[in-house]
Amino acid sequence: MRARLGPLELPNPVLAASGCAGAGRELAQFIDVARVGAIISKSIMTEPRTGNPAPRLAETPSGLLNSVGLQGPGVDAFLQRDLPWLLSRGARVVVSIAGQTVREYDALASRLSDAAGVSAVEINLSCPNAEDAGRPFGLDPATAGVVVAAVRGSLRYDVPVFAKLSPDVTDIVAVAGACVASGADGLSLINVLLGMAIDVRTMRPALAGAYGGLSGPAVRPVAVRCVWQVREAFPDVPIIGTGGVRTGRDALELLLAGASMVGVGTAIIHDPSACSRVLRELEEELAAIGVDRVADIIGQAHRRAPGVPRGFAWRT
Ligand code: RRO
Repeated sequence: MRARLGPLELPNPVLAASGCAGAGRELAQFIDVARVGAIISKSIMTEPRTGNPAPRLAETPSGLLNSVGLQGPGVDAFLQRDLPWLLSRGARVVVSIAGQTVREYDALASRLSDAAGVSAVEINLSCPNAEDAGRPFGLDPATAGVVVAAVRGSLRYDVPVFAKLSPDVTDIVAVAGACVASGADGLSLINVLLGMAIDVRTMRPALAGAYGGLSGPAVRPVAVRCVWQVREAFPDVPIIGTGGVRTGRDALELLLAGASMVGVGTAIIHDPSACSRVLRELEEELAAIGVDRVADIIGQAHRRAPGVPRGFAWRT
């Protein structure tokens, strides 16, 4: 199950996606955090934030809307308290960072350069719930590239950098290309889609912030499409596929689309052991089709010739 993301190698390809596992501590009562490929932290900002007013979550058909608003302890508390705890448990840690300005991303990259034990940095270019919700940096190739270049320039060590992109764009390949050209080692696809629900009894928006990010199984086909398109355009750029993964079979779908690793996010909220379960189920799925190494399945859906590859016995 060993998985490789460019320069980053992990024992398996199932990651806790950013935002649904805090900094990993709450998961430890349900799973061994060292068993997960890596824990991607909730996006860290320079300062502590309480986030948006409640209600911040609303269920939708096969999905979840959130307007959390970047709640978090700030980078100093994360580095002093959360990162050492995760490392003491043997977890691999990908630190997600989010800023409201390029200078903030810069500052975060600088601070992370002082910390030992970070496996990779994920640049969140796609939070839908910051003050400037209409314009996350990742909606435009030029601004996305500026942030990636700034982070790359401020990191004083050679740690892999991934850019997490929004699906709410006309051309995700263009944004992905700008990030890679600016120094990203890989991409995380996808963050939430901007959505909204209205409570017809109160006749008010279900979220206090009116709109928020849609995640969960409802968005999985969008994630599969984005991973597919980016893999098609940049077959050598590693991708963390995230979006509505609930089962090992869902994870397999994203690997087939071209992801090298898979993030489990919203599923954790109703099943805190989801990462371990998805990993176990993925192992079973691969065994059932006679695949020995995860690496052999990545991007297989892009095969030009139709039909099933020799030696693979698909169960129906
Ligand atoms: O904190 C949030 O509201 C949030 C973030 Br940073 C994000 O990247 N995606 C999301 O759905 N919510």
